[in-house]
Amino acid sequence: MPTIDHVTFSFDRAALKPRILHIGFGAFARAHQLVYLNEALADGSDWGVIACRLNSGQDDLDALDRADHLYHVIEADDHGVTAREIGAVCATLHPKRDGIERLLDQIAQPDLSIISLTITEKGYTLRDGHLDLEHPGIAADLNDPTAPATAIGVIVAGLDWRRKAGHGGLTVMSCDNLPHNGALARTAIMEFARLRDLDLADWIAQEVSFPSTMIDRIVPALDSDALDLIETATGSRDENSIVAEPFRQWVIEDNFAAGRPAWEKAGAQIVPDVGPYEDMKLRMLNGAHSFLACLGVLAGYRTIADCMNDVTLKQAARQLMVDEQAPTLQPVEDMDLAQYADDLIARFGNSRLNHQTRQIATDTSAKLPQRLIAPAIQHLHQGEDCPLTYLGIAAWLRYVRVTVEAGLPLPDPLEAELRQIVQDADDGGDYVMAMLALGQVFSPDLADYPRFVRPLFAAYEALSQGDIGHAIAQTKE
Ligand code: CS2
Repeated sequence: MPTIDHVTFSFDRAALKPRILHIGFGAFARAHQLVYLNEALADGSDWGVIACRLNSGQDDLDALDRADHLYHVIEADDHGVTAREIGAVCATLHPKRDGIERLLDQIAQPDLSIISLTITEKGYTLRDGHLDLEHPGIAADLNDPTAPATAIGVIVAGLDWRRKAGHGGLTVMSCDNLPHNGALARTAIMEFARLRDLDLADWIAQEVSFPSTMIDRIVPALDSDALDLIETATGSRDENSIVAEPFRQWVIEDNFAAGRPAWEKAGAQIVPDVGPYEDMKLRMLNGAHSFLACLGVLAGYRTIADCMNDVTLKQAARQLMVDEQAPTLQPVEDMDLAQYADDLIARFGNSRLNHQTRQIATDTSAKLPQRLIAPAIQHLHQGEDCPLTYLGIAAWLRYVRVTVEAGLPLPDPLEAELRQIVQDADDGGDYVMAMLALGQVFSPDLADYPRFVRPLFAAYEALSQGDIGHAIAQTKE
């Protein structure tokens, strides 16, 4: 039995006001933003959170209500376990349970200062850097903006209510794994607003700020092992609680239209430009994660920790980070990237986390562009090789093919298109070229570059023929 440290909070919950609306309140938000806020509230401020989900998740919010919004974050690794009690949630909101008007009215309340988002990459409904007007949810919300269902439609409608109520603006804070996530949120919201009402769009441009943030903590989905640990740590098999790694990092652009909690008191870094931190984390951590997830599934490894027990794969992941990702990055203050890579490898090896390769492989079509394809393009333009980056991209192509052929679920926003390609294209060159034609993932002209296509195809062939050790060995030839 591990030693368990217990950390409770001492702020007055009754004094909290609903000042942050968090859309996409799932495992990650519980274990990341809420931990920072919980600690920052020691200063006696009144920043309470309304936990909101838009689609699934109503049962989770009901369960949180029944628990008076109290839960624990269990931070665990091979050195020990800390159970933190979290009390910063003051209400929950789900439009399907409470009605869309309640949600829009909440955004219009003068106390509300921040809408924070963990809606995943696909939640921004962007394509080629613009709002995807063909996205069925966006098309429906533009058709009837008074009953929106997408995050973007909801935020614009709520801001419309707020403007009409005569209140000032607020901050929309993206906490998703996208480069320049604040600017992307702004693009999606402004383009939607312009199509609705130009006066509203002008008001948003003047009154609403969109800081970027870099967020980091490994938080696997809750499973029975996690529930066992939660029970050991808290005495209750509480499904509101969550297990995460001890490490956490949050870098926030200082750009808030209506104030913010003093997150820096809980260790957040408040900086003028988050860009270099975002790229570093997205390419080195998330890039290596997608690389390991797709290769790991192909090798039959269930978790990232299992991947770390394969010395060849572990070395390849470190080499990807140090030799191929780090050289594409701008310098980051006080960061030694080789040390960062070593720390990531140690975090990936945390045997208390059941971080499943298939969970990370979810939605890879929306993740790969910023994690592996952008760095590959950078190397291509500089005339440099990046064989492990190609192997990671090829591993996704292979993962899609074998998953579809095995009749397994393929959770991905492009699921239908991907299944169609596997069905229509013969395996090998035809298939790789058909995948390269997916405009949402690969930039349109990439297929014209033999220096991109050849190594990608060679990596795909190697993965099709042999085991992943063989494919990794081939990258060294
Ligand atoms: C992972 C991330 O599922 C994924 O795509 O790469 O959730 C990762 O665990 C976090 O970004 C770590 O901060």
